Amino acid sequence: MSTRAPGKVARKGNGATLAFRLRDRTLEVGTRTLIVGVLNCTPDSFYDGGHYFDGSEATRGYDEMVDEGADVIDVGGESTRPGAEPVEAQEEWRRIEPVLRHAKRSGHPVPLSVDTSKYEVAARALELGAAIINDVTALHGDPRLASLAAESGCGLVLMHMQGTPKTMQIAPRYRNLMSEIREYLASAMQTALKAGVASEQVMLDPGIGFGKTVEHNLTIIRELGILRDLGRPILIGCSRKSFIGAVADLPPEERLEGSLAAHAAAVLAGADAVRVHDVREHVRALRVIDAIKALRPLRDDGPPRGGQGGP
Ligand code: HH2
Repeated sequence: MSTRAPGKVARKGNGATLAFRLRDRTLEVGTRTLIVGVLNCTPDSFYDGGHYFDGSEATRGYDEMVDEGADVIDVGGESTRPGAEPVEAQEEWRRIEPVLRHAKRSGHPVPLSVDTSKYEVAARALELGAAIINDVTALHGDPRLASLAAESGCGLVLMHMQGTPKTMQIAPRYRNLMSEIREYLASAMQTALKAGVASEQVMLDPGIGFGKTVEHNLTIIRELGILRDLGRPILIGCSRKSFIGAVADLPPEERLEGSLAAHAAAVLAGADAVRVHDVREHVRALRVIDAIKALRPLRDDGPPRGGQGGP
C-alpha cells in the first residue's frame, strides 16, 4: 500500500490505480489488492460470532490481523446476517469501543473501518481515530452519515443491498442484476457527493449475500467489471458466505478454500479490495493473483523477465 497525492490516477501493469482518501491519508488502490480484515465483536455473526465478543479477545484478534498483513480492519458490533435482529446504538458502541481504544493506544498505522449504519456509532468511532465508515445501507439507513463523512474526510464504503437484513433473502429478484446494482451504487454515490463527500473518499461494494440468490452472487463475481466505469475502487466480501456453502456443500468453518477461490475470481474480474475473515491466507493467495494481473504481454523475442520459474 502506498500513499500519494489525493485524486491522481496513474497507470501501472494492466489497470488504472485510483486514490482512496481516508482522512489524513490516501491509499493507492489498483496495483495490489487491499485486504480488509473482518472483526465482528458480536455474539451472533454467521461465522465469527462470539470469537471477538469479549473485549480482550477482540483486541487480540486486532493484533493478529495487523501481524498477518491486513491493509484495513473492519470492526462491527451488529450482525447483518439474514434475519438478524437490529441492535441499539449504545450496545453496538459498547461492543466495538475496546478495539477502537486499543487500536488508538497501539498506534498501528493500519486504518480502522467501522461497519455501521448508525450516525452515533460512526461519529464516536471517528472521534477515536477510525478512518472509514462501512455503510451496508449505502446511506439509506441514516443519511446523516453522508455529512459526517464530508466533514471528517473519512473513507466511505457504499454497499448494495436489496431489502433489509430481516427480509433480504426471502425472495430476491432482479430484472437486470448488474445494471440494477450499478444504478443503485451510482445513485448512492450521487447522494454522498451532494452532501459534500469527495469522490476520492468513496469505495463501492456489490453486497454479496445481501438480497441475492446463489446464482446472483456467482454472476456478480463474474461480471464485476461492469461496475468499474463508476470510477471508484470496488470492494467485495465473499468470505465464508452461504453461496460458497451451497456450491461446495460445506458449513462456514470449512469455506476457506471456497472464499479464496471466489476472491481470486473477483480480483481477476476487477475487484480492488476483499473483505475477509482469514487475513494471512488471503494475503498469500492474492499476492499471486496480483502478480498475474500485473503481467505485461510476453514477447517471444524479448529477453527473459522475472526470477526462476521452475517447480
Ligand atoms: N458483509 C457482511 C457485513 N458487512 N460490508 C461490506 N462492505 N461488504 C460485505 O460484503 C459485508 C459487509 C456480512 O458478513 P460478516 O460481517 O462476516 O457477518 P455478520 O453480518 O453476520 O456479522
